[in-house]
Amino acid sequence: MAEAKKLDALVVGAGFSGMYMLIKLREIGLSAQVLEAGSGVGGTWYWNRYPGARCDISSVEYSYSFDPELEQEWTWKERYSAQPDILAYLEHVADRYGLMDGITFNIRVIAARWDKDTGRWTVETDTGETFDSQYLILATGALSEPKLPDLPGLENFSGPILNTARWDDSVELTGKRVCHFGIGSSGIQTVAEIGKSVGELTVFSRTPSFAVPCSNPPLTAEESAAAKANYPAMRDLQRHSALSFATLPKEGSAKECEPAEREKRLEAAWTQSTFSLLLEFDDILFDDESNALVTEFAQCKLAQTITDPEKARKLIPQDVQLGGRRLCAEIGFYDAINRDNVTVVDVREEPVVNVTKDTVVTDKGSYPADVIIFATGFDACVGAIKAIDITGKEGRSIRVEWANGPRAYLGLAVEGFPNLFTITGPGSPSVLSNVVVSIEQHVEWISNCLADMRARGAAVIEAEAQAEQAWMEHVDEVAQQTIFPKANSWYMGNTRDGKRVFMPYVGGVGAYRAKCDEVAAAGYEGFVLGDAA
Ligand code: FAD
Ligand code: N01
Repeated sequence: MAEAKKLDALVVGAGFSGMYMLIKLREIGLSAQVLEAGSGVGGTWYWNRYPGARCDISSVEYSYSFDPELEQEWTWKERYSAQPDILAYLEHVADRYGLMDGITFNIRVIAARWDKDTGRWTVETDTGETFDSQYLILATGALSEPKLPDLPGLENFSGPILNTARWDDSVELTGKRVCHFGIGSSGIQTVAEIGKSVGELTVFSRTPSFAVPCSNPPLTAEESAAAKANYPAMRDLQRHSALSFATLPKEGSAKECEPAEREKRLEAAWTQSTFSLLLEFDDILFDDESNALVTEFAQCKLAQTITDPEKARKLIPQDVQLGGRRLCAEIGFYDAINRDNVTVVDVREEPVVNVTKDTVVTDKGSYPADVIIFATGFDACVGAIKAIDITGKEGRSIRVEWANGPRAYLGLAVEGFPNLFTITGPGSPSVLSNVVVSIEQHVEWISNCLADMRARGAAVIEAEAQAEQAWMEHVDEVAQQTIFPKANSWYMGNTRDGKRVFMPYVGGVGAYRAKCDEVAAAGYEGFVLGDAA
């Protein structure tokens, strides 16, 4: 067996997180390498190539901020860029900062083991190559491990089966009979696009999402110039706001607003941007009564949009508060739903009982299919980490320990797993923020920490159990003050004994940043720093 390659830092994943991490590790003079399962950079934007895939936070905001020159030289074509444009941007970043020679592609990390005697990680991969690294940094993505439903009889289906997160564009959909499962952000975008050209489309929904209409005009030269001039101010707002958007929630309560005025404001917010409805009053995510008023407004808008009352009954969320599940943006989704060749099936009232070679069979009907599409989501926040067999101190396994609910100090480090860092880990704002803003903050915190450790002569860092526990209690406490934990959403993780754990930190991106900075300034409070062995 070839000798393990020795490194200061091994990074897993080459999306927004892993690429920036490599830049920062090189800056502080560490030998570093990135391992990536895909054959190119981009992470989310490499894998999710389904028709209609695009971001729903404006690209000017959903982009790196670490280099003003990069901001000035890159011009976004649209407000919400399509997947190929975001991927082209990330490929440009990889070239511009000379990252490609630091990334190995088509290699999957399958196991990592901490050796207390050497104070290093031994990392195994599916190619048989092994690595021996002082630090292990998981930039594996909070939404990168797809979940597929286990439909009875699926193995008998004779046509192509597509998954939005692993799209195969050689499969022809034009004129075909398509059965599509899942109506979250991915499904909504896919249906909007394929609905234009497929023959017959059956949309199987389980828990429908609220989707707000989004216009996506090309950015004019004037708009681009204005955005470029405004970058410093906008980034400052993002970094210190609650959700890392440059648009802050408007002060005031929805329930205290005079009804006609509230209706007028919500009407104006409805088409402004993906999250403008939620930002129109600052208590929508905190106060049930205010939320109910805005939820009802959205339900009425959707009832006016979906022309067939049966389809509307199945697709308008009734049992969930607006914002409790990820709000979606739609460009043509309900237009597709309104077509005569589109059927909607609610699997809660009509479960799938069998799949034959060319039909999806429910307990009430049969739906012919040439192609099946799954847009059924991800094992969010923890899936990609648990997919690696990680063994820490005293043989402790992250898979086993997280079966009782994920835990991490600041979402950055896990007690029992020294010199391991997670970017956008559970307990960080991550998926409840503009994720790139959170990624940059995590990466900068980690690289500053590693540079500080070198300066202090420390070789090992580990989160303390008590600090981690207190942080996870705080994560839960702030979540309980909001509407989020009341929804059945992928923000919740499961425990072995059936409890549900709210995973992202919703105390505010700005507050979180301040807390991380305080921890570092206090000499890494809540961490133990030491020598190897
Ligand atoms: P990822 O981009 O997921 O990259 C992780 C990489 O790690 C992947 O390439 C994966 O192959 C690799 N990897 C994982 N495990 C292993 C392993 N064991 N071995 C080797 N490689 C491994 N966020 C927003 O804020 N705004 C948006 O508009 C938005 N749109 C989105 C649209 C889609 C379709 C999806 C799925 C997510 C979207 N997100 C959005 C969230 C998005 O995931 C993040 O914004 C961001 O791209 C995450 O970057 P990352 O580098 O942390 O993770
Ligand atoms: O996944 P999801 P996604 N039969 O989990 C349903 C980001 N993103 O890939 O909830 C029928 O939201 C499932 O129902 P349930 C964004 O953060 C952003 O769409 O399990 N349906 C759910 O409704 C987003 O939130 C963009 O009951 C089944 C749906 O499938 C996150 O990624 C674009 C089913 C999955 O929705 C995940 O989004 C794309 C079954 N057997 C993604 N099994 C932007 O536009 C599951 N479902 C920015």
